[in-house]
Formats: sequence, structure tokens, C-alpha cells
Amino acid sequence: MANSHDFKLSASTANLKCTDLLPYKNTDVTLEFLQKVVDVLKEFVMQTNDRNVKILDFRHPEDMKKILDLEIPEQGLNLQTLINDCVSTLKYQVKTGHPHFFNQLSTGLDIVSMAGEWLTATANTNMFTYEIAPVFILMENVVMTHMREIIGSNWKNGDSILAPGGSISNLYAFLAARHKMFPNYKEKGIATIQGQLVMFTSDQSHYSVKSCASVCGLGTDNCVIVPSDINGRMIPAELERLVVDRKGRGHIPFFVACTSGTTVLGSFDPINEIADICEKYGMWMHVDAAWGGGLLLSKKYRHPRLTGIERASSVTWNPHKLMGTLLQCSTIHFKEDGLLMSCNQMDAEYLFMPDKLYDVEYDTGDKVIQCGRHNDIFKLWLQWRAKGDEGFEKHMDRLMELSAYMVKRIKEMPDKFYLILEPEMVNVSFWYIPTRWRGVAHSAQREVELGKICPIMKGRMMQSGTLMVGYQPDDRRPNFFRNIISSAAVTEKDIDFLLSELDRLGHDL
Ligand code: ABU
Repeated sequence: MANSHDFKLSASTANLKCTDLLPYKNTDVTLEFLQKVVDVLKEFVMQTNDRNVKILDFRHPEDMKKILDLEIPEQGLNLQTLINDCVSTLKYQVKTGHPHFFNQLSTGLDIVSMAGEWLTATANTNMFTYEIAPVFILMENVVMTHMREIIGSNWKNGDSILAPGGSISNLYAFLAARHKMFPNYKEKGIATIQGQLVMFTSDQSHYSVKSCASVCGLGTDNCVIVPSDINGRMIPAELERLVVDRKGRGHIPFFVACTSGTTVLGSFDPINEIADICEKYGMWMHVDAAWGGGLLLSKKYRHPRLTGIERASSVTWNPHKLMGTLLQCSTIHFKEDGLLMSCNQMDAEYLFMPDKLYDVEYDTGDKVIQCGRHNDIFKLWLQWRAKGDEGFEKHMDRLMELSAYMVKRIKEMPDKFYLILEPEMVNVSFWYIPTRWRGVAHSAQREVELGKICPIMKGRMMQSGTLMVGYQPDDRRPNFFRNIISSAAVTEKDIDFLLSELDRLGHDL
């Protein structure tokens, strides 16, 4: 990031205060200040896309505190200091849109979506009523309907809402499922359920599913963890065995969360087989496609991964992941209309008056358990307008193609890399093999040793600022690398760089 001196306000403006800006005073000063902020942002965008610029300038928290002035002053600071604050904030921010950032499921910096987010911030409205967000509410309606139609032709007349993250989307699914089975729960509470509710999800699912059991009073012991196979997919026979077991104990199995795109391995549970079991035992089937949902947009990759998703009762799908929409943008969809509202509606009289000027069906805020709701739709709507369905399909196909390229390159270098499994999507799981472990037969002991070097290499990546790839252990293995390709910025050359940089950083370990 350039230094503060590159972003100098004019001498007459620099020492002014926020009280010299609109709405208090001066239009010209306001325009100059805003232009300078935009200049700072544009510089960050350029640097994010410059492969010669580092992804991050890592400092330990204690050092960072010394470098930055984060204190809240008694007297307001001048406009130049605020510009300098913007510069130093971005100087130490990780460039998550950098082509060498492979660390998270949400990567990239989609320019149109970012422009949308800028507009959203400027409009600064709340999404609870049509009264104060008319255009955005209509956009939400259009985009959510479009997404439901993509999920399944029988979903058009369902319902959807944008939620603050996939975990909360999953929570909405849980709440709606319980409401469907026990409509009195809302008024009468726990006493209305005569027995122990139990839910099921795989050992690879996102932790937010288990969190629902804790938050909603089941207790995590009643979120039954179903074993997955070697590829990380839920084993349907195990699900049925566990359902029967719980029923035998007098419990009430009611909810199954399958995962389409697990966080670590990127695996897809067999939806159709799980749907058969849900139908047989009268359970709600939720599909957590927060991560893998983007592949619904690809004719080539949708099947078999998401085959059967239209049989679900609810689907979580996060555009801020594979689709590259700016954070955050998370959606939850229901096949049945009306459930969200009847489950969550509180009829706050000061906000959702029934006798308003317009059709109050458009006051969607009463469908959710939060009051204030951030506008997450405009950036997605604008991005979808820019790309069209065709553009998103190409984006998905390209990400999958790049992941296949990475797998191919890894296989071409078996001395240096060990591929853990054939990926179903853009998660590539592997170990890096330093010089001293090359030519040694793969074994549990070698896995332990390769696992030990992951955090050391990650530390080196962050210190050098050239690369970011995530690592973690799982139930079957010690630490291994999980590489994510979800950014439109990545090319084959970046993958070649990634592999050679890992070798540079780790060969001596
Ligand atoms: N489930 C949130 C995303 C976590 C990740 O980026 O790995």
C-alpha cells in the first residue's frame, strides 16, 4: 500500500474536522475528502491484483498495536489524519482478493460486487421494511425467486431470506423445521414437545449445525453425528441405523442436515439416498450448500454432486463463497412459503403496521429473528446483472478446471506432494513433502511428520507475505493443507507459483 503522503488533502482542507463536512457545512470539502477516500480504495484494489505486491505485511498483535494509533481521542482528529488512518488500515489488511490467497472459502475481489457494496453503504438503509428500502426489497424478491428456481422447478413458490452468514441460515432451517413439526412451540415453548428431539448430520458437516442443537435447547448430545466414508460423504446406512437407534430410545428424530460441499474436503453427501431416509421416517431434510451451492449454476458440475437437492425442505447457499459476491451474502431457501413468517413473526407494532400505504407483504423483516438487517442483496443483484447466468456458469467451470489443473500438477510431482483424495470441488487436500522425507514410503508415521511441518510452513508463508494456504487436521489425519480456488483472479501460472513457493518455503524442513 502506498504511504500516507501519497494521499494528501489540500492545505486548506487537511486540518479541517468532520464538522466541516456535510451535513454540517461544506460541499466542496466533502467532495475532496470523499475523492481522497476513493483514491485510497482504488489503490488497494490495484495492489490486490498486482502479483508483485505481497498479500500481507504480517506483524504480531503486540507489534501491530505499537505501529498503529487505534486510540479513541477526546477531541476529534483532522481530515488528513482520517485519510492516513484509512491508508494504514489497508496497509496491514490481508489482500483476500490477491491471486496468491488460497486460504479461505471466500476469496477474490469482484469489482462489480464491490461497487455494489459501495452503493449499499451510501444508501445506508435497513432491510426490514419496503417503506425504507423499496428497490432493494424488490431486488431481493427477484434474486431469491431466481435462486429457488435454480434449486428446483418445484421451489418457485417457496420463500427465502438473506441471513448474516451460513451458520444463521442453518439456524433458520432448524427453526422452521421445528415449527413445522410443532407449531405450538412458538407460544408454548419446550413443554409442547413430549420427548427428546434429535437431529442428524455427518462428522464432516459445519460446526454451526451442532451449534443449532446447543442454541435451540436440544443439547449437542442430541445432534447425532453420522460417520462419513473415506471421501467425506455421509453414509446413508449409518444415518438410518442411528435414526432407528434413537427412535428405539423413544426420541423424536426430526431434522437431517446434509452437506453439499464440506468445509475441509469439499465433499457432497448423497442427497437422494438421504432424502429417501428422511421421507421414510418423516424427517425434515436440510441441505447445507453454503459452500457447494454455486455449482448449481454449472450444467457440467451440478450432477451428480447436487442431484436430488430439489427434494430438500430447505437449502443454505452462500453467494459470498463460490460465486465471489462480496462478504457477506448468505441465503436460506424454503420449498414451502409462509413458514418463515409464521415461525418468526412477532408483529412489532412500531415497525410492521398492517395499515400502511402499500402491500405489507413486502415488509420482509418480520420473517427473521433479528430486527435490523444489512442490505446484502444489491451487490449480488448487480453482480448477477453483470455476469448473467452464463457468466456464473463459466466462473464455476473455470474454478473446477483450475482445481483439476492443480491436482494434475501435484500428481506430476509425487516426490514433493501427496494428494490426499480426488477432490469433488475446489478444495485440494495434500501434504507437502520436504527433502528429507522424499523417497520414504508413505506411512502413518510419515503423515505425523508431514503434519508437523504444516504450521511451520504457514508461519513462513505469512512472514514472507507471498502466499496463504490453510491447514488443519481432521478425524482421520494430522495437519494437512487445504487449498481453495474460489477467486476469479487465479490462473494456471498462480497454481504453478503456489507449488513452487511451497517448495521454496518448506524444502529444508
Ligand atoms: N464456514 C466458513 C468458512 C470457513 C473457511 O473459509 O474455511
